[in-house]
Amino acid sequence: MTMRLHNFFRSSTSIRLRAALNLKGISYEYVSYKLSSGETRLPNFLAKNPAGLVPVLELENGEFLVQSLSIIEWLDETQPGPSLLPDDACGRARVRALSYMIACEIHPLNNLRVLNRLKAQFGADVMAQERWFMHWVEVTFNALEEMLNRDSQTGRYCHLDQPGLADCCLYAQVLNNKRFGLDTSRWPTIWRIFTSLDSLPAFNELRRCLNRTPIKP
Ligand SMILES: N[C@@H](CCC(=O)N[C@@H](CS)C(=O)NCC(=O)O)C(=O)O
Repeated sequence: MTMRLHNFFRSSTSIRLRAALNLKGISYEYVSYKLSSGETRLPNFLAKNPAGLVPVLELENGEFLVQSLSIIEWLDETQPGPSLLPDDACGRARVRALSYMIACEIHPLNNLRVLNRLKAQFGADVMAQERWFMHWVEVTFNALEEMLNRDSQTGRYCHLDQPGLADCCLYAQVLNNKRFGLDTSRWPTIWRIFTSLDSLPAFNELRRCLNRTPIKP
């Protein structure tokens, strides 16, 4: 049995993990859940992840790994293929910091359940939710742009010239921005890195998959 990825095609946490699996050249079985119809809140899924969130990576020994960043780090520590984190501790701290800016400071505020809660508790309509989404991306992307732009360790990708953890997070977030109508080319360094990543098959196939599928089914 190969690893099994329980995920949703356009979830940015799933996309960042699929990017890492692609970069490592790991094949896996793809199991799809539809978030809007609550499939991840059914007992069958909650047995895998009591938090009811994708992605979940099911290992060959039947264990379930949750939390996209910890799964990616597990892949990096145990699987062959190019490293997703640098060899030096300072480099790893930098790459994790860039990744966490997206994974901890943008994503949790803009997650589907947060947008749903804004609607249920405060009556936020679709436009208000989009403004909320854009606000939290802007706050962090302004800082991320500055950090990437002024650091000589920024290369073709977030850290030097090898794509890794931070690039997986950045690429997935830019695709999410696009879905909400936010033009990421406003941040030139982030946009340049996204464009470089997009020329790699490991990333490009993720965007093509999104383009093929209607956004609001
Ligand atoms: N920190 C978690 C977040 C997982 C997460 O929030 N996944 C989203 C999809 S991007 C989800 O399952 N959302 C379901 C919901 O909001 O109801 C990770 O990185 O894996």
